[in-house]
Amino acid sequence: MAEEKKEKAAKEPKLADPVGASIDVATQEMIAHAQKLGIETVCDRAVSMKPCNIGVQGTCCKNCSMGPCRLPLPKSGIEGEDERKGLCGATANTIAARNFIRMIAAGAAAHSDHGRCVAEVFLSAARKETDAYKIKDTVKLLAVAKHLGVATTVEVDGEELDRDIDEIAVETAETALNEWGKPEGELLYLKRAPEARYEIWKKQGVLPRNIDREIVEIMHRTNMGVDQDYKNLIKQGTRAALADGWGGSMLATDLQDILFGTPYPLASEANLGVMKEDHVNIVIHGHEPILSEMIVVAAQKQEMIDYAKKKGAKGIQLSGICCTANEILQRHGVPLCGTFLQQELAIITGACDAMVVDIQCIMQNLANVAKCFHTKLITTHPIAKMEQDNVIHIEFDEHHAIEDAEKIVRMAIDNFGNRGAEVMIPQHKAPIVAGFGVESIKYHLGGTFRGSYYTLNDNIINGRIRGVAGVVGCNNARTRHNEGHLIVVKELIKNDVLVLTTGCNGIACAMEGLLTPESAAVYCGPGLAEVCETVGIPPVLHMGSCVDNSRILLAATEVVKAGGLGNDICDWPVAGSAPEWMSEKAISIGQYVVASGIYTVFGVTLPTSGAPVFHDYLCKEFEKIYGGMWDIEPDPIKHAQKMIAHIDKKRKELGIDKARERVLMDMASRQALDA
Ligand code: BF8
Repeated sequence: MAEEKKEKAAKEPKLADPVGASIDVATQEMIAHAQKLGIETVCDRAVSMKPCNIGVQGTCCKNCSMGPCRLPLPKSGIEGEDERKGLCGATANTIAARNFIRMIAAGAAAHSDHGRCVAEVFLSAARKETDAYKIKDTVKLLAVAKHLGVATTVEVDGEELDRDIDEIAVETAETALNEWGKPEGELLYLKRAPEARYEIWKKQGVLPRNIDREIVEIMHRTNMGVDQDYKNLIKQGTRAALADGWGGSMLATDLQDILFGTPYPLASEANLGVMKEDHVNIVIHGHEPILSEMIVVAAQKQEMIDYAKKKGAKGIQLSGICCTANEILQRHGVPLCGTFLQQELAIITGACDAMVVDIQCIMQNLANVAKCFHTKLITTHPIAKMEQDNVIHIEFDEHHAIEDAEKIVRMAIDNFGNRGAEVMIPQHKAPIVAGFGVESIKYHLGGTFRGSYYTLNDNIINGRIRGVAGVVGCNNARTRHNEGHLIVVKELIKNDVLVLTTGCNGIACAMEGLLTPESAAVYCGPGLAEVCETVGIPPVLHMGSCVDNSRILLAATEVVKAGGLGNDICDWPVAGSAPEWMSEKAISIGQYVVASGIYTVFGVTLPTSGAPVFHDYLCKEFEKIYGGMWDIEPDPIKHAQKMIAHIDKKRKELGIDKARERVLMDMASRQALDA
């Protein structure tokens, strides 16, 4: 009997507790539903597979075949000299720094390669080699051209005239593409940072030369027997990360805006409940908007809608997962289906007729889940295929963009009739307002003609807004889905900190209803609530996808330029956060944000804890060099409080802490003062 029990226990897979796995009710319902159907999800695997403790600490070196050399930190810590070393003698600091900057290289490569694809399509559009893509935002084109040193006027007979817009577009595209591999010089966008910031980078020797080179150099330096000084290693990590934030990512954002339109606030909805049982559901997932833009066009065509109706559906419902979702939301209002951790669940609804994926954050388990349903899982990018045989690969080509998109939409429509009996779409969704960018914030605060960040600065100076926080990043199955995101953000806005969000944090906030102007009255401190009500903005501004963290860098720069809050990004009350990070891209983002002068707190873990000296270098010494530093805090309330403490420190340094004290007066003290 005992043996039988033992055997049964050994065979039964461990399952996640749905409520313990996610804070979101729709997600809880779907995890439970999946378990009822016997379908395993990432949440179940997270309870049956423990992470490697040495990897978590960042001290496993597998950069040559003498290893892997594993250098765990003794439980009792290290007293005296740290004598741990790998076979070659590499110290824990060297190993952790190598691993850390390899993560930066991977993250920077992902963002920047995405940017490169956009730049190539942009060049095609500028040269009019494709009908599908056209320059949509010429105002932004002219602004970007100037940043890239492309002339926007010509002199004719001593008179300065506007240059032909097509010519500007082609030269802008060529100049942008050159940033990936130019043989000399430095990245052109670095000069968009405040001058003081640029000078710090210059003094530290971290000005990126071109985007690709900095990534390649990381792979060289971390190869066996090359760079063995953690300070020198992280210097290169900084250079590659800056090439991401102020290079590849920023170019991706700019060129996407020119091609597809600069986002302005629009209304939509978020969570799995946006899927419609009586519609053909196409879920777009990944990161590059090149294809998804075309799917939006194709799905809106009357002939496609008619075709869907002919097949018995009431229409076509598009929705998005991950950053593709953020991209098509901010420009078209396409609803958000879910965050990274909800991708399997969208298929498990049984109502997903096609899931179309491109690159990044796509779980291979999607194919296993899709096998249990009628869902067509379609990969579209040559660099991102799946080995399972039920996956269909339709390689997307910008020269036949609309045809490819139509083929995919038609395939989804044809699949509508193949659904099984069991469809379960959780009935939870929230209204949202998204699509904020550097330009739209300016407009919101100052109007078309007086657009400026001065109003924001003014409210920071007078203390209604205590400070600004960029809260971004992933979900991580090792921590309760969305809990960290939402506690951190709610604690910040409760304390009058305006939040700028991107990536999966943006989706988490959307699902919770924090992206509406009305949420200000419910969640915010009195100062922030008053500003949101006056201006008509949500307390959490959705600024797009993860490459759009470049928008946060530029917004932070605009604040400096508007005046009254110091000369550099590190001077004013701003902080960064990624409460549930998991992707290497987040490490690259963290590094460029810190090197841009912003104190940044990560949740979950930081893969440096096994190398205390290197860890302290990032989390203490960095502030002396860059004015910003890393921090790690898994507890979300403490996490937010650390950010607020930093914001208050900056207020004090600027001498605006007294103004804040006035705003914090309660009603009784106010009345006493009036009397
Ligand atoms: O780039 S936040 S899980 S979706 S990596 Fe991925 Fe992380 Fe989500 Fe977008 Ni960003």
